[in-house]
Amino acid sequence: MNTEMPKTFFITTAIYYTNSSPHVGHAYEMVLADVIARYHRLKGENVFFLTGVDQHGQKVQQSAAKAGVPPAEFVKGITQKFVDLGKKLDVQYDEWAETTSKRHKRVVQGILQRLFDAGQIYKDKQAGYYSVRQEQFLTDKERGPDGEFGPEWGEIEFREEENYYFKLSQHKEWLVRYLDNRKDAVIPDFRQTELRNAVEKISDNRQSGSDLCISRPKSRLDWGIELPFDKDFVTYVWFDALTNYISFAGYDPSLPTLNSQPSSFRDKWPALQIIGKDVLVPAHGIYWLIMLHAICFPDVQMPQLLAHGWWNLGGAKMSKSAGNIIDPFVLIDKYGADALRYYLMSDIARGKDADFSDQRLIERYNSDLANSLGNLLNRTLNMTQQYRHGSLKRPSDPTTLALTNTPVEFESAAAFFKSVVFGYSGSLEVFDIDASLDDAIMCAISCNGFIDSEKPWLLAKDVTQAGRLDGILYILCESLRIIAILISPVLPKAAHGIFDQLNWKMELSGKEERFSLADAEWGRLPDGHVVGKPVPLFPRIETS
Ligand code: ME8
Ligand code: MG
Repeated sequence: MNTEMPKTFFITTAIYYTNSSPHVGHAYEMVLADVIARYHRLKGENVFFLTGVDQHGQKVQQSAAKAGVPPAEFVKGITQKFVDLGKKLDVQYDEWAETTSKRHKRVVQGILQRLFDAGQIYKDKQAGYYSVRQEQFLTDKERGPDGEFGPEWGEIEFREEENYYFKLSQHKEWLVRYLDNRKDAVIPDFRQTELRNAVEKISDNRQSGSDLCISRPKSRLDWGIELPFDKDFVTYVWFDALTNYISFAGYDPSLPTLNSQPSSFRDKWPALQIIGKDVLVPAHGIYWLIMLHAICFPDVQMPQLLAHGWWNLGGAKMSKSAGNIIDPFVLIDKYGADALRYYLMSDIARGKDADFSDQRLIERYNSDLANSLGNLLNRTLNMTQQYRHGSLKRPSDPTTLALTNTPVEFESAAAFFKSVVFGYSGSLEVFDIDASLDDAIMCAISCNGFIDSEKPWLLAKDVTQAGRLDGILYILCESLRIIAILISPVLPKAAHGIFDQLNWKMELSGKEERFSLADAEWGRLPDGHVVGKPVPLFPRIETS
């Protein structure tokens, strides 16, 4: 491997079922990954961000049938909605996965053939109770307390079916060892524990149903990728979907080892994979890791799994059947992409669930963005225009102009921002997005406090205080410049708005390269710089 090459930061989301329209949970996950991707670009890293859609499987086939259109057509319509959502939310991905694509199909079939040739896949007969409505075999887990299958399963019949199985149980010991050796295989910790406990429960005996059924007879499902070694079957949707993480990153299944893969793949892999808590066990934590191990990915090349929590509604799970799905398009039209991004990133803690509420969205927006940050921008530019026609004087000795009377102790603006950027990066390195936003908003609150205590409007009336007023205006504009950089991963539009109004880096207006973390260093606005006029950035959301 060429170690000279700078490594690309590779980040993925789950891929989204195309059986129904995107909901706010999907918006959250896409934005979460987008923010982490943007932060790594802000650090100057090469980033490869992959997201997309899961287009095969029974759910999709059923929804298409219900809609009375062929699955391919149905999937096209829903896929477009996910593409539109990404666009509207300013989610900037590098590659879009669609599992019906030729390229993906070739990789899935290549891996299946390889595992089959290696004796990792075998054919077996399953006999048991089958729910016609849910189109699945039922196990004892599905039995109610009375020992019967509940009415939700509809008609139950005894069936015998031949299928192909992947020798999952054979890799259980490996997975146990891997998880015990790598403490951050899954973030947060408690999810790793959850996975570890689930792995422990996998029986070593494949007869007891511990191996993974990776086929579906075409007689009951044909919307899938055909098994390369038996045309009467398609592959199970999870086997297909999980493979997207490597098929769209340039993995070649015909090359046996990771070292023999094209450098375009090796430069990216392994990925940081953003997934919801529901798809950790067994899908990503067990199936996916074992699939990779079975195709010879070494332990050090296993992806890291970041399992996020869920947005609920009134403490209950959002679901189509309960009719409590929140439509992200409605929220974007009502509040704007930045407001939604801000709410989704600030009002949930890493790995935890949160309750969605329009009321909270409005509260957070009005207090943090309209009152704190927007107000700071407006006051600062107004005063700079009014007292200095927009022109800044860079103080020669910044340490004499300490920000005082603020909630934080510090020596000077330079030292203050140095510690803020340090804390901010520390939070983002461990995906604590909400904490990183708290840091940025805290700066705005401190600056507003600084204005209130310094009272520039009084200084403006006193010619002997001209130098002090210059210094204060400089501190405020420079603070805004740094705050814009800090919020740029979450609020890209607002960050550009602040830079535009500061009349800073105009040649890069609208481009992501405009922001860099190295640039979040105190004192870069030059002496004599002329700032623009204030334009309301975060107009208050009025509710009455
Ligand atoms: O599971 N809050 O697709 P999916 C937060 N196709 N996240 C949520 C959520 C909520 N209320 N609801 C769903 C699938 N998600 C498969 C994945 S990956 C190879 C295949 C998250 O559309 C969920 O946790 O049902 C998951 O990570 C993602 O949305 C896709 O859910
Ligand atoms: Mg918070």
